[in-house]
Amino acid sequence: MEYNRITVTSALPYANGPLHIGHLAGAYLSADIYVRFQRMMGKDIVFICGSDEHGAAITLRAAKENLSPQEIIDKYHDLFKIAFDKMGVSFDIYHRTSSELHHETAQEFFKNLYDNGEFVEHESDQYYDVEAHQFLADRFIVGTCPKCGNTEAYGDQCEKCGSTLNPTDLINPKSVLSGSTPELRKTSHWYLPLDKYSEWLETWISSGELDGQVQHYPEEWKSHVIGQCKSWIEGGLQPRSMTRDLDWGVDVPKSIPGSDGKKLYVWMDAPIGYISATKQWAIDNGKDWKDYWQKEDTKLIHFIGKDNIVFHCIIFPAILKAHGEYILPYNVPANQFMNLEGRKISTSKNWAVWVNEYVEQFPEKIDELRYSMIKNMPELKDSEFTWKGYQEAVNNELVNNLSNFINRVLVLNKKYFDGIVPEFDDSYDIHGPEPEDAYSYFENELMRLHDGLQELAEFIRQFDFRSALRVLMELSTAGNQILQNNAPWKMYKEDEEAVKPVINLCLQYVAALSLAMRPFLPFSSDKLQSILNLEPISENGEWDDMMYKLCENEVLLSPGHEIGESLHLFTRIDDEVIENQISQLEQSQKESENNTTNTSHKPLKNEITFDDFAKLDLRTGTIIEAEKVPKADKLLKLTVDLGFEKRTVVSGIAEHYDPENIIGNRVTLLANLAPRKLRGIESQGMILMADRADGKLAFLGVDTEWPDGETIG
Ligand code: B3M
Ligand code: ZN
Repeated sequence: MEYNRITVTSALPYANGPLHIGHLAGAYLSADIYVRFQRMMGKDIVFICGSDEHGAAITLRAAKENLSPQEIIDKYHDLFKIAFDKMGVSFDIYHRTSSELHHETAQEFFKNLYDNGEFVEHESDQYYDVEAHQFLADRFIVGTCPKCGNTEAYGDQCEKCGSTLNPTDLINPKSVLSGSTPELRKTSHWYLPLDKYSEWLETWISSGELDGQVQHYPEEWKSHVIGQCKSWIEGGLQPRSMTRDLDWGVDVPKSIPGSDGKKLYVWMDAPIGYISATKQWAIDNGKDWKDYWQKEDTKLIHFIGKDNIVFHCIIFPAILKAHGEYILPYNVPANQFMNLEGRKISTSKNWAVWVNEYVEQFPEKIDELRYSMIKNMPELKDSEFTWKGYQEAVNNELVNNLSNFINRVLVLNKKYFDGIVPEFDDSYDIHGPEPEDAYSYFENELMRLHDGLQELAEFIRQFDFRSALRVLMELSTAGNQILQNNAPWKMYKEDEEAVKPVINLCLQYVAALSLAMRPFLPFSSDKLQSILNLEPISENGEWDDMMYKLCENEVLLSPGHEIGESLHLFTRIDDEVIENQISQLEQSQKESENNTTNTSHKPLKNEITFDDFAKLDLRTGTIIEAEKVPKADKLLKLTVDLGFEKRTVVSGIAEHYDPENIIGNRVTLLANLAPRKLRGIESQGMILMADRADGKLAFLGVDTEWPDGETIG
């Protein structure tokens, strides 16, 4: 089958929290490399994304931030747009599922399946929050996990022991919304009978065939993707409810009886978001969206993270096939996860590099982040980002290799030939591998460049972006070697003519690198194009042109072409910058720990001066007598020995200590507190106690060796 179009989607991020580098490494950078490359191959391709603005995740976040769902999605949608744009992720459209066009599209889709009789309606018992007047989605119920006793398990999963749960499994379930105990009520939903599709899904995934036609090539799919799909299918697919009782989301079409209060399940609505985004893009660009979703000669490719595999390889294809007019994905090159400094990235624990913060802090170092992330892309297994690794990648590879090579060539060309690409006599040999056949040394080198680029392109086509990036750097190394082996700075004095083919060849390398860098390092490619005095790359067939020229032994930069001033494309990153980032990361993680685990700590009081503090007269002492104050449940009357005098102190600790048990206890006494009468007894000071958040009290121990009456300060 000849393919004439490519539709590329990146997972729609939930608009319920900011983007971190793990997101970028999962579904966005990989897609961006692929798309930029295909555009440069002259392919008809559309790159689709947008915000996923429905589902319980949004409502929960809204409750947490004390904002409305609309305010939450607006906030994160805007942040996402900035983050993607600044990172150079070149979507053709970044849409949103709250748009009217999306609601219409998703409803039409649902109605179509309903009318085709694809759904099975089924009644079940579900938890209902009587105070909040609503049914509770899984994530809105917490309770005790029946397996491990974790008291904060969710209705669908216990995050402590990893068990998959049903809300009714929870012991002592509570509504997240009101805190009340929910009751079971009957509710009816529409289910997609995945169990009935199991057979064709299995055939389609493992052989690539659908209704006897080849649809994709399983050997091109990543094995962890196929593996996950097979294990879902082997585990037995269950009918899956495509609707929810929620008040935020896409309404089930009103024309369907029983639709009141029902919303589309977010995993039904979100992937249709790819389609509605394509519709909007088509309207804006005078295209027909159907070509990109319904024509057999279109490749549909979903870039996602591994947690979304089942939705893109089983559920969405089932939905598309049930509709009947759509193509199924050609490939789903899911990535695994990227960890950070040895730990899982976590939004709630604030263990992340936030994209919006990075682009603000390092607006001139976008390609540096792209580079180090692509180098570590979790393509086949989980990977790790470290700031040290980032620094090494930039300093050792981008600066020492790529940037250095380009700069050396341009500086030498300026010095010897005034920045003009030199003409040369082809009979001069260049030091390098022996040419094959009738090629000259120069032609042979161009061929090697061509083959390297070909290899790079092949890796991109196979979604092996790490290898593609490696080849890019190998090309730069090869260029560096040409310079090194021919040492034009030595040759120049003896024979200027012999230098010309070397510099010319190195300039061809630089021009090729400028194009080849583009999918990975778009901002630096722009810079280099302008230094080379070449047209900005519009990503419209340039790669194809370059390969054609090199095949024909034509140069990319013609003799006589004038090149602008060189500059370093990349600069070294100092240790200090890296240390700062690491300590920032640890700092913000600690802060979040304090905020979450110790929320019960009382806030700090207002600042006081040293003089304020110096007014306190604190003394060591010993309780020598203790008795209950009659008719006062909370009070004990104590006698505290200060060594030089004895004090009577009335203390509110009777509920915590029996008088007989504290005689002999060492204490800290605020000795200059103005006396005051409590229940008729004059209290001459105050014993300091540690007052725990749970209401418990403890004496502040004084080292027993110490005599009474010593000052504390
Ligand atoms: N919003 C899940 C996620 O961010 C989801 C992807 C939707 S893709 C249609 O992991
Ligand atoms: Zn558990």
